[in-house]
Amino acid sequence: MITSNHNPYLLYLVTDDQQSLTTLEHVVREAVAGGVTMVQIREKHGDVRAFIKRAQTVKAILQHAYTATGRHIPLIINDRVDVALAVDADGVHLGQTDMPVVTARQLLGKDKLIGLSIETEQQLADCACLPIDYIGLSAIFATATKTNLVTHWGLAGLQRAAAICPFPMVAIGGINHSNLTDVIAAGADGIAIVSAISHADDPRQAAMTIRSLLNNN
Ligand code: TZP
Ligand code: MG
Repeated sequence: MITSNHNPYLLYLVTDDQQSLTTLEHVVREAVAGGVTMVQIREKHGDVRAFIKRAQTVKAILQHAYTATGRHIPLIINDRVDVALAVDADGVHLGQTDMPVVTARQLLGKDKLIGLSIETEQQLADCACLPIDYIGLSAIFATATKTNLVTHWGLAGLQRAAAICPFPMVAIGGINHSNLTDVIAAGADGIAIVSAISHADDPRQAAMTIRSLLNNN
């Protein structure tokens, strides 16, 4: 899915489900202005109606927002293929216990993006034949945002995974300004971030600073 020199996975904002709809809107608007290239709505606590409402709200923002080079910023739905279909999102991000990616592909068709979380070496070895567009390598470092983590890949694990991963690979978990250049140097195609952008006093500035570090890498 990486065409010409555009990399949609470079700076991937994953939203914080603890934030109100108003804060979510603010964070997404500002993060987009600061240079994020993709947005995932991640909901773990609300009901499906709230999930759809939040996804529709973010979709409306992204429909009128473009990257600096004029690209659409894809909207990805975490966990739920039904929500992705309901809002006509650009894709889904699935975990190992969500709907199987083969079923998701049947429902979504060939044009939607499907990402899969990879948490073990075995899952990495097994993903090569799956109908997915990218993987999320979870988790690189410990993080307060998600504590039920199976693996901490660390930089060495990330480097091993990058060497064999057949898909674009997005690194997630504990990534911030101070470690992202190491993460990219270890072979990630992009970084997915919750708190370093969503919890920043100025999400636009946070995204801009991260983009400048990524661009210079
Ligand atoms: N999956 C693995 S770690 C994580 C998710 C959703 C949370 C990442 O959040 P943060 O705040 O960027 O560490
Ligand atoms: Mg999931």
